[in-house]
Amino acid sequence: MRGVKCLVTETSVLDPLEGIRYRGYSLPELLNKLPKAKGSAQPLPESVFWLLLTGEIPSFSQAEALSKEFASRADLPAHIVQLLNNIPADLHPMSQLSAAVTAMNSESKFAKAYAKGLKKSEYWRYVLDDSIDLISKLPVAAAMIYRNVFKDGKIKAVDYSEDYAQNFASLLGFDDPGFTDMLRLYLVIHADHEGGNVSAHTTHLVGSALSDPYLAYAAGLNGLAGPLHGLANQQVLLWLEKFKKLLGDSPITKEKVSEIVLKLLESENVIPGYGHAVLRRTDPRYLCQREFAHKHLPDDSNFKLVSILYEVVPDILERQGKARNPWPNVDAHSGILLQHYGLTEPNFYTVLFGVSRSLGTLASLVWDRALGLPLERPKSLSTEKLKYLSKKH
Ligand code: CMX
Repeated sequence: MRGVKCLVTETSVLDPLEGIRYRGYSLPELLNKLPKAKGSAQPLPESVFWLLLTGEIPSFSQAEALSKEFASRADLPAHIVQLLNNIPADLHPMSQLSAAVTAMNSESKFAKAYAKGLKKSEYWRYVLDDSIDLISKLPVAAAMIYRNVFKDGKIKAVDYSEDYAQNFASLLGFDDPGFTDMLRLYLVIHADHEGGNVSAHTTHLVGSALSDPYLAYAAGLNGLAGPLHGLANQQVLLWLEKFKKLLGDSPITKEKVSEIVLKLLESENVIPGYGHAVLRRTDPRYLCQREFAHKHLPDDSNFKLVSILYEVVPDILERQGKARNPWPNVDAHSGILLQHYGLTEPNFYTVLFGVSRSLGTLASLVWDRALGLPLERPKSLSTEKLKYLSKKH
């Protein structure tokens, strides 16, 4: 399906060379123009939802009103708390999140209104209401999973006067303002990547059956949980660990790095964090994180390692001659920022991606229903039928 233009997505467009634009704005433009959190240089992720939904950059007070709206809807239904407290702790955090989001459809206002009889022109209002509810609840569900699996299972209450990322950081148990700023950047840059990627497309597809936003986004999360998509951020960390083991005490030279990368390439299918189905240059989301690291953690050993890999890996992939894009994507950098600030559990990383990606996919889902887009149902053929048709012509 690469290159087949068959989807309408209002929220963002991905250019192979320039990268993602949210409603026409590049990421560097957005980091500059979006309203910032109080006392911070990083934008409020809630302002991204506003922009993706309306096409307009909100003022600070509009973004602040949205922060309050999200905080006021954050409570989880009792049965979700029970579910997350009883789910096996060794179930992957993404499966836990997906299960919780699926079960949250008990709360769907769209499903309830649809069951009673709802005019098609009204669908979007209920999808919007559900989407705001779901975005509000995701950080609490994600933090519960984190605290249950990796910490003491205790979680703080949501503070109604705080913004989305600040609340998320403190629910996770982090009080370092540096972590919160990094999380703001993370939530902004992972929010949307036009309509054809697996998580966005799946959410759109399942939503086209008029499954409610909880069911549609849970399906998107299951796609995000794949190693070629969002799970790559976890895989990168595991790959870096293997790399470090092979490096041992040797000094990091380009020659040594190259030798280890080639060795790992023999045993692994891919170098996680490199390549992309659409991009043909370094992902601007990677570059934003690199700039952040240069500013806030220039001496971090993982940052130094990732930087030298950036100098070595593209040449290796180019020489191998398979990958159409040898450059790093967003996932090559995110894990080492999280490691730096103490979130050291790689198999939680895709859950953070899952919280962020809701901002774009759910804004799109609202537009799908507002535009009255139909059920998605492409035609398929059997191999036998294809052979018959190719002989006939
Ligand atoms: N390392 C080694 N080989 C790679 C590679 C990589 N990073 N990226 C692509 N290739 C290989 C592919 O496996 C494929 O080989 P085969 O023909 O033997 O199957 C060949 O190059 C052609 O691939 P492509 O057309 O360039 O890439 P696709 O559009 O099929 O896939 C992607 C894109 C991202 C899945 C792929 O580059 C990849 O697997 N990268 C590593 C995983 C990763 O970082 N995923 C995250 C992407 C961003 C995100 O969604 O979060």
